Amino acid sequence: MARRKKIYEGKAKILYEGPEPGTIVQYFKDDATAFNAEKMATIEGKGVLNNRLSEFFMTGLNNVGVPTHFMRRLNMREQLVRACEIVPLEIIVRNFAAGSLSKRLGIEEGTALPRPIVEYCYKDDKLGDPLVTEEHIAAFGWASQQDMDDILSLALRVNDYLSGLMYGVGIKLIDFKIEIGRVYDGDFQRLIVADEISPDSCRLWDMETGAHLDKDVFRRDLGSLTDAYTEVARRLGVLPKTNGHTKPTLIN
Ligand code: AIR
Ligand code: ASP
Repeated sequence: MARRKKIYEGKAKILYEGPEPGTIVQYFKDDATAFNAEKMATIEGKGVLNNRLSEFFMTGLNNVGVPTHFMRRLNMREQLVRACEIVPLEIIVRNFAAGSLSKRLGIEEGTALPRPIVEYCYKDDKLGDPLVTEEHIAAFGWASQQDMDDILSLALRVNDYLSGLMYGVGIKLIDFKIEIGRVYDGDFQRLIVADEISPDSCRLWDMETGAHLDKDVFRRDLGSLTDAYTEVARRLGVLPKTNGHTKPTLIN
């Protein structure tokens, strides 16, 4: 069998050419990085969990009419997605202060924000994904005004969907990051949610205990990342409700 073509390797994923034109296979690695890859580790099982969780969130979004690149899961670590041109921005939506916002503005982590705040970062690892304004985005032509209107509306719809979903399982959606892709349908272009949605790209706090169930567990050395992600998956019903140590069962 011919080797498939690797298109791109990022910090947590590898993209391969898909089986049909216009498709891509997204492979989830077990690698975790933080602080622009200054901190790195391999966390067994993370890729499998993120593949499943991203499938779950993206399928839900597709079903409520928020378009995403997700087509179908292929196996434990891979999913088939629609090829798109990634807009070079990280779109961050915040409901509660945390992370870089808390640091920048001196607001205590966990403080409820008066309304969701949307921020844009320019996607460039060498520069450490700097925060930019719509002025920079327009001036450097990273996205048009129409794109920015569509991106804002997509980001807020994703926020409503994810916040409600998480609330239902006792988790507060503090903030998250999405990426947006451009696809062409004939002469028209559309924007869709791309990349991944997982505990790597969200901040998720247990509503009762405040425990972190996201990548901050790794960034801040708070314990087992796999346990935290497994807890999210278990609450959402993405994983069977066993603790993973399944014994052979007799079926009569
Ligand atoms: N994020 C930003 N870049 C990469 C990721 N994963 C996510 C973080 C957090 C949100 O964006 O995981 O959920 C805001 O991050 P920060 O560091 O700006 O506070
Ligand atoms: N994933 C990014 C990095 O490596 C940022 C982060 O999630 O902290 O550096």
